[in-house]
Amino acid sequence: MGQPVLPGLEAIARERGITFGSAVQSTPLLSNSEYAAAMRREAGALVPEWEGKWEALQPTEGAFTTAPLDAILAWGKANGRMVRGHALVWHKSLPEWAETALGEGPHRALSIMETHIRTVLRHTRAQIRDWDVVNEVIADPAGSDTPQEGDSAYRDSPFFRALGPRYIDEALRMSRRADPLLRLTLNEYGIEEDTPAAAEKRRRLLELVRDLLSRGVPLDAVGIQGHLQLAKPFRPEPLTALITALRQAGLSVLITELDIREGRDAPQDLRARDALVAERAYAFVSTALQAGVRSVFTWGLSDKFSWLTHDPDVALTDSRTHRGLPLDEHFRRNAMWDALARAFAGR
Ligand code: 9MR
Repeated sequence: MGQPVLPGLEAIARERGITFGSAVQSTPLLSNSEYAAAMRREAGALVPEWEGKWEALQPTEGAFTTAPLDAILAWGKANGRMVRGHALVWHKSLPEWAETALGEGPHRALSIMETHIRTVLRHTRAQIRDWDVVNEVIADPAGSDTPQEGDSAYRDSPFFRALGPRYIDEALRMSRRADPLLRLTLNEYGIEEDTPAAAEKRRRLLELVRDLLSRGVPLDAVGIQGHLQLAKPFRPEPLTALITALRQAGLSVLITELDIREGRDAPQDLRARDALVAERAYAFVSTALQAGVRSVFTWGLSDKFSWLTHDPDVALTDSRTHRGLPLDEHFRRNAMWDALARAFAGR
Protein backbone atom coordinates (compact mmCIF):
# COMPACT_ATOMS: atom_id res chain seq x y z
CA MET A 1 0.00 0.00 0.00
CA GLY A 2 1.38 3.35 -0.99
CA GLN A 3 0.57 6.71 0.53
CA PRO A 4 -3.01 7.84 -0.02
CA VAL A 5 -2.98 10.25 -2.94
CA LEU A 6 -4.11 13.64 -1.71
CA PRO A 7 -5.34 16.04 -4.36
CA GLY A 8 -2.78 18.52 -5.61
CA LEU A 9 -3.15 22.27 -5.72
CA GLU A 10 -4.27 22.10 -9.35
CA ALA A 11 -7.25 19.88 -8.46
CA ILE A 12 -8.20 22.00 -5.46
CA ALA A 13 -8.05 25.15 -7.58
CA ARG A 14 -9.83 23.55 -10.54
CA GLU A 15 -12.81 22.66 -8.32
CA ARG A 16 -13.46 26.37 -8.09
CA GLY A 17 -12.67 27.28 -11.67
CA ILE A 18 -9.18 28.53 -10.85
CA THR A 19 -6.05 27.54 -12.74
CA PHE A 20 -3.00 26.84 -10.61
CA GLY A 21 0.27 26.43 -12.46
CA SER A 22 4.01 26.61 -12.01
CA ALA A 23 7.18 27.63 -13.79
CA VAL A 24 8.99 24.56 -15.01
CA GLN A 25 12.56 23.72 -16.03
CA SER A 26 13.00 21.21 -18.85
CA THR A 27 16.11 19.50 -17.47
CA PRO A 28 14.72 18.21 -14.15
CA LEU A 29 11.35 17.65 -15.79
CA LEU A 30 13.00 15.04 -18.01
CA SER A 31 15.59 13.66 -15.61
CA ASN A 32 14.25 13.92 -12.05
CA SER A 33 11.28 11.70 -11.36
CA GLU A 34 10.47 13.37 -8.05
CA TYR A 35 10.38 16.75 -9.78
CA ALA A 36 8.19 15.46 -12.61
CA ALA A 37 5.83 13.74 -10.16
CA ALA A 38 5.43 16.96 -8.18
CA MET A 39 4.63 18.87 -11.39
CA ARG A 40 2.11 16.25 -12.40
CA ARG A 41 0.48 16.29 -8.98
CA GLU A 42 0.41 20.01 -8.22
CA ALA A 43 0.52 22.04 -11.43
CA GLY A 44 -2.44 22.34 -13.76
CA ALA A 45 -0.53 24.58 -16.15
CA LEU A 46 3.12 25.28 -16.92
CA VAL A 47 5.29 28.18 -17.94
CA PRO A 48 8.91 27.65 -19.02
CA GLU A 49 11.30 29.35 -16.61
CA TRP A 50 14.03 29.73 -19.26
CA GLU A 51 13.15 27.83 -22.42
CA GLY A 52 10.92 30.54 -23.92
CA LYS A 53 13.43 33.39 -23.54
CA TRP A 54 15.23 34.93 -26.48
CA GLU A 55 18.61 33.54 -25.48
CA ALA A 56 17.14 30.05 -25.24
CA LEU A 57 15.25 30.23 -28.52
CA GLN A 58 17.61 32.18 -30.78
CA PRO A 59 21.11 32.15 -29.26
CA THR A 60 22.58 32.89 -32.70
CA GLU A 61 20.85 35.03 -35.26
CA GLY A 62 18.57 32.94 -37.44
CA ALA A 63 19.38 29.66 -35.66
CA PHE A 64 16.32 28.81 -33.61
CA THR A 65 16.76 26.15 -30.94
CA THR A 66 13.39 24.97 -29.74
CA ALA A 67 14.24 21.53 -28.36
CA PRO A 68 14.10 22.46 -24.64
CA LEU A 69 10.80 24.31 -25.10
CA ASP A 70 9.49 21.46 -27.24
CA ALA A 71 10.28 19.04 -24.42
CA ILE A 72 8.06 21.07 -22.08
CA LEU A 73 5.34 21.27 -24.71
CA ALA A 74 5.46 17.51 -25.29
CA TRP A 75 5.26 16.87 -21.55
CA GLY A 76 2.38 19.29 -21.25
CA LYS A 77 0.54 17.55 -24.04
CA ALA A 78 1.17 14.08 -22.64
CA ASN A 79 -0.10 15.18 -19.24
CA GLY A 80 -2.95 17.41 -20.41
CA ARG A 81 -1.32 20.58 -19.08
CA MET A 82 -1.75 23.95 -20.72
CA VAL A 83 1.49 25.90 -21.28
CA ARG A 84 1.82 29.67 -21.32
CA GLY A 85 4.74 31.46 -22.95
CA HIS A 86 7.43 33.62 -21.33
CA ALA A 87 8.87 35.99 -22.62
CA LEU A 88 9.14 37.40 -26.15
CA VAL A 89 10.56 40.85 -25.44
CA TRP A 90 12.63 41.26 -22.27
CA HIS A 91 15.78 43.22 -21.50
CA LYS A 92 17.37 40.16 -19.85
CA SER A 93 18.38 36.78 -21.27
CA LEU A 94 18.93 38.54 -24.55
CA PRO A 95 21.89 37.12 -26.53
CA GLU A 96 24.75 39.46 -27.30
CA TRP A 97 24.06 39.44 -31.04
CA ALA A 98 20.52 40.71 -30.45
CA GLU A 99 21.70 43.43 -28.11
CA THR A 100 24.18 44.52 -30.77
CA ALA A 101 21.58 44.38 -33.53
CA LEU A 102 19.16 46.49 -31.48
CA GLY A 103 21.88 49.15 -31.42
CA GLU A 104 22.13 49.21 -35.22
CA GLY A 105 19.20 51.53 -35.85
CA PRO A 106 15.40 51.29 -35.69
CA HIS A 107 15.03 49.43 -38.97
CA ARG A 108 17.31 46.62 -37.86
CA ALA A 109 15.70 46.57 -34.40
CA LEU A 110 12.20 46.15 -35.84
CA SER A 111 13.42 43.53 -38.23
CA ILE A 112 14.96 41.26 -35.57
CA MET A 113 11.92 41.70 -33.32
CA GLU A 114 9.58 40.76 -36.14
CA THR A 115 11.59 37.70 -37.12
CA HIS A 116 11.87 36.49 -33.56
CA ILE A 117 8.23 37.01 -32.69
CA ARG A 118 6.90 35.62 -35.95
CA THR A 119 9.10 32.53 -35.90
CA VAL A 120 8.47 31.71 -32.25
CA LEU A 121 4.73 32.26 -32.40
CA ARG A 122 4.41 30.21 -35.55
CA HIS A 123 6.24 27.39 -33.79
CA THR A 124 4.22 27.49 -30.56
CA ARG A 125 0.85 28.47 -31.98
CA ALA A 126 -0.77 25.03 -31.73
CA GLN A 127 -0.15 24.80 -28.01
CA ILE A 128 0.69 28.13 -26.39
CA ARG A 129 -2.32 30.41 -26.33
CA ASP A 130 -1.03 33.03 -23.92
CA TRP A 131 2.40 34.68 -24.10
CA ASP A 132 4.15 37.29 -22.01
CA VAL A 133 4.81 39.46 -25.04
CA VAL A 134 6.46 42.29 -23.12
CA ASN A 135 8.10 41.66 -19.79
CA GLU A 136 9.19 44.24 -17.19
CA VAL A 137 8.86 47.36 -19.32
CA ILE A 138 8.26 49.88 -16.53
CA ALA A 139 11.15 51.66 -14.82
CA ASP A 140 11.75 51.00 -11.13
CA PRO A 141 10.96 54.25 -9.32
CA ALA A 142 13.07 55.86 -6.60
CA GLY A 143 12.87 53.81 -3.42
CA SER A 144 12.89 50.46 -5.29
CA ASP A 145 15.61 47.87 -4.65
CA THR A 146 17.24 48.80 -7.97
CA PRO A 147 15.86 52.22 -8.92
CA GLN A 148 16.41 53.57 -12.40
CA GLU A 149 17.97 57.02 -12.55
CA GLY A 150 15.94 59.85 -14.03
CA ASP A 151 12.18 60.06 -14.16
CA SER A 152 11.36 58.02 -17.26
CA ALA A 153 8.37 55.78 -16.66
CA TYR A 154 9.87 53.28 -19.13
CA ARG A 155 12.65 50.88 -18.34
CA ASP A 156 15.88 51.76 -20.08
CA SER A 157 16.46 48.63 -22.19
CA PRO A 158 18.10 47.82 -25.53
CA PHE A 159 14.60 47.81 -27.05
CA PHE A 160 13.78 51.19 -25.53
CA ARG A 161 17.06 52.69 -26.68
CA ALA A 162 16.43 51.41 -30.21
CA LEU A 163 12.82 52.52 -30.63
CA GLY A 164 11.64 54.49 -27.64
CA PRO A 165 8.34 53.53 -25.99
CA ARG A 166 6.90 52.40 -29.31
CA TYR A 167 8.78 49.11 -29.06
CA ILE A 168 5.98 48.02 -26.74
CA ASP A 169 3.31 48.85 -29.35
CA GLU A 170 5.34 47.13 -32.03
CA ALA A 171 5.87 43.94 -30.04
CA LEU A 172 2.17 43.69 -29.28
CA ARG A 173 1.11 44.46 -32.86
CA MET A 174 3.62 42.01 -34.32
CA SER A 175 2.32 39.32 -31.96
CA ARG A 176 -1.28 40.01 -32.92
CA ARG A 177 -0.40 39.79 -36.61
CA ALA A 178 1.56 36.58 -36.14
CA ASP A 179 -1.16 34.82 -34.13
CA PRO A 180 -4.43 36.77 -34.16
CA LEU A 181 -6.20 34.82 -31.40
CA LEU A 182 -3.25 34.64 -29.00
CA ARG A 183 -3.77 36.23 -25.60
CA LEU A 184 -1.22 39.03 -25.37
CA THR A 185 0.07 39.63 -21.87
CA LEU A 186 2.19 42.38 -20.37
CA ASN A 187 4.05 41.02 -17.35
CA GLU A 188 5.40 43.19 -14.53
CA TYR A 189 6.92 43.03 -11.05
CA GLY A 190 7.26 45.45 -8.14
CA ILE A 191 3.55 46.36 -8.16
CA GLU A 192 2.29 44.14 -5.37
CA GLU A 193 3.33 45.65 -2.09
CA ASP A 194 2.34 48.59 0.04
CA THR A 195 5.37 50.81 -0.50
CA PRO A 196 5.63 54.24 -2.13
CA ALA A 197 7.80 52.77 -4.92
CA ALA A 198 5.22 50.08 -5.69
CA ALA A 199 2.44 52.66 -5.64
CA GLU A 200 4.34 54.73 -8.19
CA LYS A 201 5.01 51.67 -10.33
CA ARG A 202 1.29 50.78 -10.22
CA ARG A 203 0.50 54.32 -11.35
CA ARG A 204 2.96 54.02 -14.24
CA LEU A 205 1.54 50.64 -15.21
CA LEU A 206 -2.05 51.89 -15.29
CA GLU A 207 -1.01 54.93 -17.27
CA LEU A 208 0.82 52.74 -19.79
CA VAL A 209 -1.98 50.21 -20.30
CA ARG A 210 -4.62 52.93 -20.59
CA ASP A 211 -2.48 54.70 -23.17
CA LEU A 212 -1.97 51.46 -25.15
CA LEU A 213 -5.68 50.65 -25.11
CA SER A 214 -6.74 54.20 -26.01
CA ARG A 215 -4.50 54.05 -29.08
CA GLY A 216 -5.89 50.66 -30.12
CA VAL A 217 -2.70 48.74 -29.38
CA PRO A 218 -3.67 45.09 -28.83
CA LEU A 219 -3.33 43.91 -25.24
CA ASP A 220 -5.44 41.31 -23.45
CA ALA A 221 -3.95 40.67 -20.05
CA VAL A 222 -1.59 41.88 -17.37
CA GLY A 223 0.55 39.47 -15.39
CA ILE A 224 1.36 40.49 -11.85
CA GLN A 225 4.51 38.54 -11.10
CA GLY A 226 4.22 38.32 -7.34
CA HIS A 227 7.86 37.99 -6.24
CA LEU A 228 6.92 39.07 -2.73
CA GLN A 229 9.28 40.15 0.01
CA LEU A 230 8.40 39.73 3.67
CA ALA A 231 10.55 42.78 4.44
CA LYS A 232 8.01 44.89 2.58
CA PRO A 233 4.54 45.65 3.92
CA PHE A 234 1.53 44.15 2.20
CA ARG A 235 -2.05 45.37 2.40
CA PRO A 236 -4.92 43.98 0.33
CA GLU A 237 -6.38 47.36 -0.67
CA PRO A 238 -3.71 48.60 -3.13
CA LEU A 239 -3.58 45.20 -4.85
CA THR A 240 -7.38 45.04 -5.06
CA ALA A 241 -7.47 48.54 -6.51
CA LEU A 242 -4.88 47.66 -9.15
CA ILE A 243 -6.61 44.46 -10.24
CA THR A 244 -9.99 46.18 -10.30
CA ALA A 245 -8.68 49.05 -12.42
CA LEU A 246 -7.06 46.65 -14.90
CA ARG A 247 -10.20 44.55 -15.15
CA GLN A 248 -12.33 47.65 -15.61
CA ALA A 249 -10.07 48.53 -18.53
CA GLY A 250 -11.14 45.20 -20.04
CA LEU A 251 -7.99 43.21 -19.28
CA SER A 252 -7.58 39.80 -17.68
CA VAL A 253 -5.24 39.71 -14.72
CA LEU A 254 -3.04 36.76 -13.79
CA ILE A 255 -0.57 36.09 -11.00
CA THR A 256 2.38 34.80 -12.99
CA GLU A 257 5.46 34.22 -10.81
CA LEU A 258 4.54 33.96 -7.14
CA ASP A 259 7.25 33.23 -4.60
CA ILE A 260 8.12 34.70 -1.25
CA ARG A 261 11.49 36.01 -0.16
CA GLU A 262 12.32 36.32 3.52
CA GLY A 263 14.34 39.13 4.98
CA ARG A 264 17.75 38.75 6.62
CA ASP A 265 15.87 38.95 9.93
CA ALA A 266 13.96 35.70 9.32
CA PRO A 267 13.45 33.84 12.62
CA GLN A 268 15.69 30.84 13.32
CA ASP A 269 12.77 28.52 13.97
CA LEU A 270 11.59 26.83 10.75
CA ARG A 271 7.96 26.65 11.78
CA ALA A 272 7.95 30.33 12.61
CA ARG A 273 9.51 31.12 9.24
CA ASP A 274 7.02 28.96 7.37
CA ALA A 275 4.10 30.51 9.23
CA LEU A 276 5.11 34.00 8.11
CA VAL A 277 5.56 32.90 4.50
CA ALA A 278 2.21 31.10 4.57
CA GLU A 279 0.42 34.07 6.05
CA ARG A 280 1.70 36.35 3.26
CA ALA A 281 0.88 33.78 0.57
CA TYR A 282 -2.66 33.47 1.85
CA ALA A 283 -3.21 37.23 2.11
CA PHE A 284 -1.84 37.84 -1.39
CA VAL A 285 -3.58 35.00 -3.23
CA SER A 286 -6.94 35.33 -1.51
CA THR A 287 -6.92 39.07 -2.22
CA ALA A 288 -6.13 38.44 -5.89
CA LEU A 289 -8.84 35.80 -6.20
CA GLN A 290 -11.42 38.00 -4.53
CA ALA A 291 -10.55 40.78 -6.98
CA GLY A 292 -11.25 38.44 -9.89
CA VAL A 293 -7.93 36.75 -10.74
CA ARG A 294 -8.51 33.22 -12.08
CA SER A 295 -4.96 32.01 -12.82
CA VAL A 296 -2.15 31.78 -10.30
CA PHE A 297 1.33 30.52 -11.15
CA THR A 298 4.16 30.03 -8.68
CA TRP A 299 7.74 30.46 -9.91
CA GLY A 300 8.54 26.78 -9.43
CA LEU A 301 7.19 24.34 -6.87
CA SER A 302 10.16 23.32 -4.74
CA ASP A 303 12.81 25.44 -3.03
CA LYS A 304 15.39 23.07 -4.48
CA PHE A 305 14.77 24.45 -7.96
CA SER A 306 14.09 28.08 -7.10
CA TRP A 307 16.01 31.18 -8.22
CA LEU A 308 15.59 32.26 -4.58
CA THR A 309 17.96 29.43 -3.66
CA HIS A 310 20.40 29.75 -6.56
CA ASP A 311 20.61 33.44 -7.49
CA PRO A 312 23.26 35.09 -5.27
CA ASP A 313 21.46 38.45 -5.57
CA VAL A 314 18.47 37.15 -3.66
CA ALA A 315 19.64 34.04 -1.75
CA LEU A 316 19.90 34.23 2.04
CA THR A 317 23.51 34.83 3.01
CA ASP A 318 23.69 32.80 6.22
CA SER A 319 23.67 29.23 4.82
CA ARG A 320 19.91 29.12 5.12
CA THR A 321 17.69 28.67 2.08
CA HIS A 322 14.53 30.59 1.25
CA ARG A 323 11.30 28.68 1.80
CA GLY A 324 9.17 30.66 -0.59
CA LEU A 325 7.42 27.94 -2.62
CA PRO A 326 4.73 25.38 -1.71
CA LEU A 327 7.15 22.42 -1.58
CA ASP A 328 10.38 22.43 0.41
CA GLU A 329 13.72 21.26 -0.95
CA HIS A 330 12.68 17.64 -0.33
CA PHE A 331 9.43 18.16 -2.23
CA ARG A 332 7.44 18.04 1.00
CA ARG A 333 4.32 20.16 1.20
CA ASN A 334 4.81 22.99 3.65
CA ALA A 335 2.68 25.67 5.31
CA MET A 336 2.63 27.73 2.10
CA TRP A 337 1.08 24.73 0.34
CA ASP A 338 -1.66 24.66 2.99
CA ALA A 339 -2.15 28.40 2.63
CA LEU A 340 -2.55 28.14 -1.15
CA ALA A 341 -4.92 25.18 -0.77
CA ARG A 342 -7.06 27.20 1.64
CA ALA A 343 -7.06 30.24 -0.60
CA PHE A 344 -8.04 28.14 -3.65
CA ALA A 345 -10.74 26.34 -1.68
CA GLY A 346 -12.09 29.69 -0.53
CA ARG A 347 -11.56 28.93 3.14
O1 9MR B 1 14.07 32.17 -12.39
C1 9MR B 1 14.72 32.59 -13.59
C2 9MR B 1 16.19 32.28 -13.51
O2 9MR B 1 16.37 30.88 -13.45
C3 9MR B 1 16.88 32.84 -14.75
O3 9MR B 1 18.27 32.63 -14.62
C4 9MR B 1 16.59 34.32 -14.86
C5 9MR B 1 17.22 34.91 -16.12
O4 9MR B 1 16.63 34.36 -17.28
O5 9MR B 1 15.20 34.56 -14.88
C6 9MR B 1 14.54 34.09 -13.74
O6 9MR B 1 13.15 34.35 -13.89
C7 9MR B 1 12.75 35.70 -13.90
C8 9MR B 1 11.63 35.84 -14.89
O7 9MR B 1 12.03 35.37 -16.16
C9 9MR B 1 11.13 37.27 -14.97
N1 9MR B 1 10.77 37.77 -13.67
C10 9MR B 1 11.75 37.60 -12.62
C11 9MR B 1 12.20 36.14 -12.54
C12 9MR B 1 13.18 35.94 -11.40
O8 9MR B 1 14.35 36.65 -11.63
